[in-house]
Amino acid sequence: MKNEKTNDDAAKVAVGAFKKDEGKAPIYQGFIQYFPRAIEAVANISKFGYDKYGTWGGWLGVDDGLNRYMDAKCRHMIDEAKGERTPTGGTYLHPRQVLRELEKAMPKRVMVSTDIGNINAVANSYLRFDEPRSFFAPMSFGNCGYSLPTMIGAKAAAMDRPAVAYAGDGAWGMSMSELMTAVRHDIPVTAVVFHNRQWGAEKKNQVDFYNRRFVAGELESESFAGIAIAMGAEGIVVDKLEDVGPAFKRAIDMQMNEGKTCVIEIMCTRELGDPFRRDALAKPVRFLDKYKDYV
Ligand SMILES: Cc1ncc(C[n+]2csc(CCOP(=O)(O)OP(=O)(O)O)c2C)c(N)n1
Ligand SMILES: [Mg+2]
Repeated sequence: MKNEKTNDDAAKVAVGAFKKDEGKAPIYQGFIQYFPRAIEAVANISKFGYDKYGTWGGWLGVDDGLNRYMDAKCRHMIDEAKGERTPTGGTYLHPRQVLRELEKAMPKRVMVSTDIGNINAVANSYLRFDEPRSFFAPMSFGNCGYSLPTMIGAKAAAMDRPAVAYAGDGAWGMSMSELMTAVRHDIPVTAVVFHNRQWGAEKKNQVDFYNRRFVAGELESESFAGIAIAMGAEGIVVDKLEDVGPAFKRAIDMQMNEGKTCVIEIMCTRELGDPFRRDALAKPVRFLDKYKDYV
């Protein structure tokens, strides 16, 4: 394919240019590590077409460029999901495909907050905004449970704008009691919970730094949509890719036109994406003498 060749060539030139600077400063090492993968991902998006990358073949190509999911290390989590059915009889969905469907269904003037976790770290790449004061994230404060309370506050300050909180199932467990605050005080928000049955970010650390010795990473939980309903909110379980967009749009409609808080519980595979920080548990490099004992 003509395009493909052009993209490959562009990638080689760009990577070559960055390689010339290798070793000049530690920051360049990071560029050298990440830049070729970013270029490769862009080349794959062009190859499959932006719209088509939501489909399996395109997504897999982009994903491979970005994340190396196809490393033997993470591959088994995708395979494992193939034969599995959710408690509601559907299938577990690939997180990146879900994020893409949400991105496509995002309403105008939306405000979104992302929590801390593996899927949420990836989610930051699937959000685009047209105006300032739209994106809320804990950044290096790094606190799980950030997203829902933040969005309740943002909504209280801007009732005319749709407010959306993204959270993993673990982080959601730390914060979901605030649903009652939203219901009690009539501050409607929409929450998207990525139910992947694990503390994924912790498992990613165990993949990257502990040779896949998995300890205390699994999570068995009841239905988060059911818990939301018990708290006086609405709840929808999504276990089919084609239902992601319509369910999300319905929840936004409930928020904006009926004053209702709704939780969209999305059943996701256990596959892992890029961590928020790839060096999270790496031995630190100390440049100043006074810190040299702290390694
Ligand atoms: C209050 C708090 N406790 C613990 C952590 C450590 N931590 C960071 S990410 C994470 C796992 C989050 O799991 P989940 O919300 O299910 O998202 P996933 O990684 O599965 O997408 C944990 C426990 C933290 N950042 N904040
Ligand atoms: Mg999780």
